[in-house]
Parts: sequence; structure tokens; C-alpha cells
Amino acid sequence: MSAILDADFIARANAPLAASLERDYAALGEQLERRGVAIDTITGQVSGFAVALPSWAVGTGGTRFARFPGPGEPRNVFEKIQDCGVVHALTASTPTVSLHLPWDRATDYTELRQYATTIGLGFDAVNSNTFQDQPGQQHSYKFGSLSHSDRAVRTQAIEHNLDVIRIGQLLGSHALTLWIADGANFPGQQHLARAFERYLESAARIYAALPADWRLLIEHKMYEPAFYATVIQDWGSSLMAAQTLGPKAHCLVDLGHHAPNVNIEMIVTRLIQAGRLGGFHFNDSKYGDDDLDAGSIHPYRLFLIFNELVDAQWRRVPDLRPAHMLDQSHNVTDPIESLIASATALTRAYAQALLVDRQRLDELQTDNDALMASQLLQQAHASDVSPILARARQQRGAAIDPLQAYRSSGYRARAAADRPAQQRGRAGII
Ligand code: RM4
Ligand code: MN
Ligand code: MN
Repeated sequence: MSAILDADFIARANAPLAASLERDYAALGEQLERRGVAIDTITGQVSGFAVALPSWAVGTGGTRFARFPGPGEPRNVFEKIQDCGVVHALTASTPTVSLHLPWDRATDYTELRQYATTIGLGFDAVNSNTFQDQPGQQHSYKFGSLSHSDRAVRTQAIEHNLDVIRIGQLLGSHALTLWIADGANFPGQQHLARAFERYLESAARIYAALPADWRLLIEHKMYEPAFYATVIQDWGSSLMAAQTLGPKAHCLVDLGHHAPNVNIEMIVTRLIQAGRLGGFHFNDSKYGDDDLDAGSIHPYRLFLIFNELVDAQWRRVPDLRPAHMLDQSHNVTDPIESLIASATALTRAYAQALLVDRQRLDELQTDNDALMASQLLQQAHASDVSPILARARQQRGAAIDPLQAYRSSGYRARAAADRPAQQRGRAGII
């Protein structure tokens, strides 16, 4: 396993950076103290932050036009886990992987789980796939899956989900993420109400098969691949479904699945209020479901989402434990680098949200001081919390500068040598 980064390598990479981190951390600590914030408390909270890596994001993504594979792409789920292990070794904030089935099918899931354990990883939610036809599959999903007009197709899609739950149990997972592509391209193509009813009936059968300590995460998406109407197209449909199914059903918010300019933090807070915020697929976007690196386009929006989460924590909202997962497609970057940058962006937004003086904000809101309330949030977002993030990583044996450490590790070159390129130039899938 020459390719995994060892602790010695990270210690060597950190050595020349430790002294300046010390000074930067002390300077920031002094500055925060003047604002009434104890830096070590924030660092401690940041150390507890974790986000799951999507197995499908360690390969190079693409568009429907083309995919340009990078060197050393993982060829199977074991190699994907290995790449995820590198991200976690460098950041200490990605201890779990979210698998997608059947993309990540293995012959022995107990072996896969053991392998993941040896490199310090566990498993988050498992994802089912009823948006593509698989070789040898009896019925096609061309016109839908769980909401299909034909019962036989619905049954096949339900069975697949039950299979994914069984695999998830072997892996130690505790949630199934349900995203369906079902919908219509044309008005009239589908009876909108009946399709939703059929979805609810199918989802109820999946729900009934959930183990006691599992959650069903219902993911909505406004459009694509269906371009006129999607069965679970918005958080309203998602919440209706969750409330109809029962207490183990929750809503998953993928940041790229909304209409442009939708206020996502508002959706987050409504779902918290309904007790149904199940988790996130973090990514960023400019136009549609672009699956760009988290925080790369709208960092303030990401901060505002974390601001709602931290606020809910501060208000002690009971039983709030949303799954944090990334869902990205890396078309022009080294996926490992993008995942490092994205995990860092999330941690940064979280740390900044922790800096907000909630008591003060409450007073400003009560006094209707719009300007100062807005300034309070902007000041937190403008704070450079990098030394806190670096210290949190350093304390857990990860890299002070994870991107730099990754580049100097030679991991990609070794992976390229160990994993000769397969087929080139296939179309992208996500
Ligand atoms: C969808 C959605 C799902 C993901 C697929 C691949 O747009 O985001 O979460 O599983 O893409
Ligand atoms: Mn998603
Ligand atoms: Mn998506």
C-alpha cells in the first residue's frame, strides 16, 4: 500500500510550517479575545467537524459532452476508498465515505469495511441508483422508477433500494439517500398527482424495510434529467414525503438542486423547524446543478447556511444531527485536491459561523438595527480563520497545509503508475 500517506510524511511536511502557525494562531487569538471569543474553544469545535466524501467524486467527472480522465483514477471501490483515505489523512475532517450502488459494487462488503477501517474510514449514507439501466436489468427506468406507471418497474426499483439497505448494513451505514430522476419532459406526459402518489407508495415500502436506527434521506432536485417536471422537485415535496412516511424520513438539501437565487439558508431553517433536516450534499454552482467545489462560487451563502446550523445548535434544537456530505463533480481539477479544498471551505464556514455573537445578534434584531445586524454577520464571514483550521488539523496529526503537502507527496504520480489508464474519453455520468 505504498500510495497511502504515512504519519511521518505529514510530520515532515508540517515541520517547516509550525513556527509561523504558532505566531499566526497567537495573533488571531489575541484579536478574537478582544471580541470576547476564546480561540481554543472554536478550535475544539472545529476539530469535531466532519463531512463525508462521495465515492463518485474521486474519479474525474465530466459533462454530457465529454470527460477528460486524469492520471491514476481509481478503478474500483477499494481504490476510491484509498483516495478518500488520503483526503482524510491530510485534513482529519473526512472520516467517512458515502457509497453509490451499483457503481461501488464489491464481491465482499465485509472485506471492504475492514479495508476502510484499516485506513481510518467508515461509511456514511448509502445511495441507490434507479436513474440508469444496468446490464441485464429486466425493466427500464427510461420513464421513471419508484413513480413509474408500471408496477413491475416500481417493484424492481424498490427491490434495488432494499438491496442497498442490506449492503449498507454490512458496511455499518445508518442512512439511505433516495434521489430519483423520475419526472417528465413535457406537460401532459405524466399525471403530476398520480406520479407523486405512486412515489409515496413505493417509498413507504422502502421505509418499512429500514433498520430501527436508520434514516431515509429524501433528496429533491428541481430539474435534470427531467426538464419539465420532477416528482420530488422541491423541499415542499420532500417535506410532504418525509411527513407522510414517518419519523425516520428526513429531507436532504443538495445545494445545487434549487432554482437560481433561491434562499437556501431559509429552506434549511424551515426544515430544522419542521424537525426534518436530514443532511446536505455540499457543492457550489453558478447556473444549475454544476457540482463545483463547495465555497468556490458563493462562499457567503455557504457561511449563511452554517450560520443557521450554529444558530439552531445555540438554541439547542433537539435531535438535530444533519449528515454532512459532499456531492461534487471534478472535471478539470485533481479530485483529491478539490475534495481537500471543499472540506476546508466547509470547516471555514463553520468556524466563521461560530464567531457570531448570537446574544448581540438577538439584541440587534429586537431593536431592528438592520445595518449592525448585517455587519455582525459580515464581520464573522470576513474573519480569516485559517490559523484555527490549521491548528485543528495539526492537533489531529493532519497537515498544516494539506494542498501543499498533497502536491509534495507524489501520491498522484504513484497512483498513475499503479493504476494504468483504462478506457479514455467516455462521457461523464454526473
Ligand atoms: C444527482 C444527485 C444525487 C447524485 C446523482 C449522481 O444530481 O445530486 O445526489 O447521487 O446526481
Ligand atoms: Mn446530490
Ligand atoms: Mn446533483
